[in-house]
Amino acid sequence: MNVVELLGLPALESQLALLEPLLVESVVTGDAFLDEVTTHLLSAGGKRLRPVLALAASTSGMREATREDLLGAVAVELVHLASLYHDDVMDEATMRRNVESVNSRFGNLVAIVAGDFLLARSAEIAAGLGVEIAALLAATLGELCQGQVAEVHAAFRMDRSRDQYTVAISGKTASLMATSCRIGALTGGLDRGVVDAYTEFGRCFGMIFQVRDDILDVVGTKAQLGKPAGQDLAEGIYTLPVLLTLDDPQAGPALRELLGHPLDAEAQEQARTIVAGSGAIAESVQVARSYAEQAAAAIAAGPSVELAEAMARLAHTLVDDLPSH
Ligand code: GRG
Repeated sequence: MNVVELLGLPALESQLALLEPLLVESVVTGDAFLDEVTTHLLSAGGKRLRPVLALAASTSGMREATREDLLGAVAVELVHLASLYHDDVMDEATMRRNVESVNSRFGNLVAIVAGDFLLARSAEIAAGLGVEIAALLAATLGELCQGQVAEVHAAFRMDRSRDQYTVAISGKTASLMATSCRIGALTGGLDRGVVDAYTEFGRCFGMIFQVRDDILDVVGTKAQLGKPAGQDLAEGIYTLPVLLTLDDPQAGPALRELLGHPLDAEAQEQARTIVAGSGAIAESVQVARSYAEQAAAAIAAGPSVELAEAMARLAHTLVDDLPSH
């Protein structure tokens, strides 16, 4: 999915072209090995979603970005990148952004410390943008960790509540998207009311993004996911569609029989089929749609009609191209 193309905001593409060298510059030290590790995933690409949110919020995608706008965008991408380095160690992942993961290529120890290094660089840049942004990014880092710990703690628990799920994804995914929008609104010098409205947009956008990811883990194709579907199920991460199916009087009991411990490939496919065949996918799509409506309402409070329309369209597209079963 090319977010920049979908948004169609005139200045975003050239802003992102300016962002790339700044991102590299922000992590390079001159130590050949460390530089290889810290630029490994940067060079592999990624959607640059968080910088896009920050730059869209600061400039509405309509004017040139200032150095402050760009540095805000660098700071949020570095936090995201660091979280990927650490997440892949935790998941023992072998691939990320279509290349070998950092932990697989350089080992866990290097991946963890290089992730810390990326966080340090992000903190340094944020400090240069002022106390409010530095404190905001530090608080968000705490939320990411809280969300991730909550998810690990809930692994294999069929009594995980929907509220617990919502709190965990709000921390691990939505918080950084909310902060990306907020930092953009702050570097863009927008009014306080708009800063809050754009933050709320980012939070709702992040919720759509994660619920969508969780739906696709059940019904996505291998091409869409870059891995076979049902991975979260096998690893004990029981997401919204799974929790809704467990509560379903028809499909719930059969799923309950299978879950609660790691699954082999056959059981993974059986569990996935039960969730995919229940009403939980349509219900989860509805949840994502209601976040898209909230997102559109929040962004409409800002000064730019063009930005509001483009962002609302993107939020709805993320929901509308989901299979609803
Ligand atoms: C060290 C910052 C830090 C955090 C420690 C590991 C951890 C706590 C949190 C993990 C948070 C995490 C990986 C959440 C998932 C977020 C997510 C939706 C990732 C995928 O984002 P995309 O699709 O990725 O935007 P690209 O590669 O396109 O940038």
